[in-house]
Parts: sequence; structure tokens; C-alpha cells
Amino acid sequence: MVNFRIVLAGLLVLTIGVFSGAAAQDTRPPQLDKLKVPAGFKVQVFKDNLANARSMVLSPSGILYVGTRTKGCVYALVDKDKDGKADEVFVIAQKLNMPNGVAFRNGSLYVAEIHRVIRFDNIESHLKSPPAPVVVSTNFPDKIHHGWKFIAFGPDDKLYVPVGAPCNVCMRNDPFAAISRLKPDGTEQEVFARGIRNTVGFDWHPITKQLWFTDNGRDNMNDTTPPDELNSAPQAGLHFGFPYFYGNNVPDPEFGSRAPANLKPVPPRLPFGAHVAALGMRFYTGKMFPPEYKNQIFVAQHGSWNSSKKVGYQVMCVKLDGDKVVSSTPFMTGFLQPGEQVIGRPADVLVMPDGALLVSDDDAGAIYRVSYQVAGGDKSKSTGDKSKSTGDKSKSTGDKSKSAGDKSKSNH
Ligand SMILES: [Ca+2]
Ligand SMILES: [Ca+2]
Repeated sequence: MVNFRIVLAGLLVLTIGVFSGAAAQDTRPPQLDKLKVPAGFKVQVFKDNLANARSMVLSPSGILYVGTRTKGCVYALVDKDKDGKADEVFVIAQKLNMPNGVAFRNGSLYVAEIHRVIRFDNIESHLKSPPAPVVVSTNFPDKIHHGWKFIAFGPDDKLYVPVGAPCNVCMRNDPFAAISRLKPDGTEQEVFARGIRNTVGFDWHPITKQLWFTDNGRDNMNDTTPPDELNSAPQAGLHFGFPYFYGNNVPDPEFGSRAPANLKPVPPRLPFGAHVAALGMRFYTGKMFPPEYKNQIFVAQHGSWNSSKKVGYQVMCVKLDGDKVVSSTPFMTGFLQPGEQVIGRPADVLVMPDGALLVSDDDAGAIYRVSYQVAGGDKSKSTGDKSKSTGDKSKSTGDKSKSAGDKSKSNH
């Protein structure tokens, strides 16, 4: 079986090589001149050469932790002189099982693999030689399809951990197609919300403290159906439709007739386009951007695979009036160039303490820093050139493993 998988993986690599005409690359140089943001904003590189950079979390001391999906490692990035560029990279762990999710609490880095949640205690005293992880919970399925996770601690100090549907569309029991939550020590795991096909990003409203989350709609219907969704869950126990209903409670062609009679699914707060792959989202809580951005939502759209014309590949800004969605407009574009050339795929967004917005790109292997400049000066913190280059202390991950066994084409 093992040999069979290696042969399959080899064939896949060969196939990719033949069709692309080039060997598969881990990273590509960011093309800043092609990335567009509104007037007054600018894009810089926070860190490049960071293969498969996905979900991000910032610790109170300012260290950025970054999960990966196919790369199997977790990075810690340190911007020592706070000039908006990471100076050091540490690899906290390698050869994990799609460690997409990262969260931070009381000095511990939490990492979600497919099948379990682990924790690196007192991590910031051990960045160069991280301790073996403590296992927090093994109470998660091992299904790879939509099994990689975004995780975060909620205002209730519980860790929110989704499990996607292990399929394009299917009916499965808990904890599939749901968001669960558990105490930091792994106990009291319970399902918080159901009917969610695959969420890879969520955040809590800064004022109402309600959970908002993205959800990716199913594939293989058509280019315009069904929409990806932005949802909110004001309370526990709600159902968001999947697999019976999509969008504004439109019955699914295969599963709509099988919905429980008493089901009252919550429609999305905002339907996005189909197949845009809305992943990471955060409320903008910084002070750098103009006041109209306060408490608005940035959403990373990873971009389509199941659409005849590529869609997504951008960061959206969703504007709210109080608690109500009033608009959704592209904020950062250019990842998709003319001729459907893809130069990057946004996976997550994160607001830094100085108000800059970080955007991870798992395709180019980079993290961008979007800042706002008032005319005549950069409002972002400038420390002058106090930095002393200490050379690149980053460890080479050396991990060339390709994760085999993901039969889905979905790579969101
Ligand atoms: Ca720096
Ligand atoms: Ca829904």
C-alpha cells in the first residue's frame, strides 16, 4: 500500500511536470507591481519564500505563527525591529498532518492537524528547539477531504474547531459539516453549529461578539451556483443548511428533498460568488486604515478550480452598517492576471497591532503587508534604519514530502 501510494504520488508529480512544463515549485517571488489596492494603500512583503503559508495567528508578544496545509509544517515569524518585515523564521514542527490551523493562548501554540489538536507549551522560550507537543484532543476524524482546519479561541475562551464534509456533498453525522468547540485542555467538546460544508475562516464581531464564518459551497453544479457564504451564528445550536439547502435556503438538487421537516436553516448574511473559495476572514479592528474600515470584514478568496472561468483570487472588503451587510467590494486584486494567469492565492488575513493587514498567499508562498499612507507620509510605524542585518537564521524545513491521498480536487 505504501509503495502504491509512492508510485501514485510520483505519477502525480510527473503529470504536473508534463502539463506545466516545469517542476513544481514551493514558492515564487511576489509580484508586488501587479497587486492592486485602493488609493492610499500600499502592499509590501512581510515575508516571502514561505512555502504554503496559510492560517495566521499573532501572539501577544508579536510573533506571527503560520500554519500550512500540504507542507506539513508550522512557522514562527519574528519581526524584531518592527519595521513590517519578518527578520527571523523558525520551523516549530514538521511532517504534521496538514497543520492548517493555529491558535495562541497563555504562552501555548495550538495546532490543528486533520485528526487531532496539539499544543506547544511555553513556545516563545523555545523557538529554536521547540518541545514535543502535548496532545489536546484526538477526537476528530481522519478524513482528509475538507479535514484541514482553521481554529481560533472565542470570547468564551473555548477553542473552535471545524470539521468539513468529507465529500463534495453528502450527509454525515457530527462532527462532520459542523463547528465544534472545546475547553483549552481538550475537555467538554461539543458541536456549536451544524450544516456547514467547509469553513476555513472565522472571527468574532468586535462589538456583538458573535461568530462570523465563511463557508464554501458545493462543486459540480454550474459556474454560478451555489454561492460561497458569509454567515453569522448569534447562538449555539443553529443549522446553516448543508447539505439540504444552499444560499438563501435553495434546496440542493440531490439532498433538498431529504431535509428534516423541522429544519430551519439560517441563510447567509452575504452570498459570495460561486467557487470563489472564501477562506480566512477578520474584522478590521486597527486604527491605521481610514475610519470607514473600522469593524468591517476582510475576506480572502482563494480562487476557483471548479469554474470554467477563474473567479475569486482576491481579498474582499465586506462593509457592515451596524450588524447588517451593506456591500462587498474587491480590496486587493491582481492575483489573477490577464489570460487567467495566477500569480498568487490569498488564504488568510490578519490585522496587526499597528493596523496593517497581513495577507497570506499559499500559492506564491508569501505574506504581504497592506498599509495605509496619508498623503505626504506613511502612517505606519517607521523606526528608521535601526535594523542590523543578522543574516537569515531561518531553518530549512527540508521537508519535501508531498501529502498523498487527497482525492478531492478541492484545495481550499
Ligand atoms: Ca523587521
Ligand atoms: Ca448555508
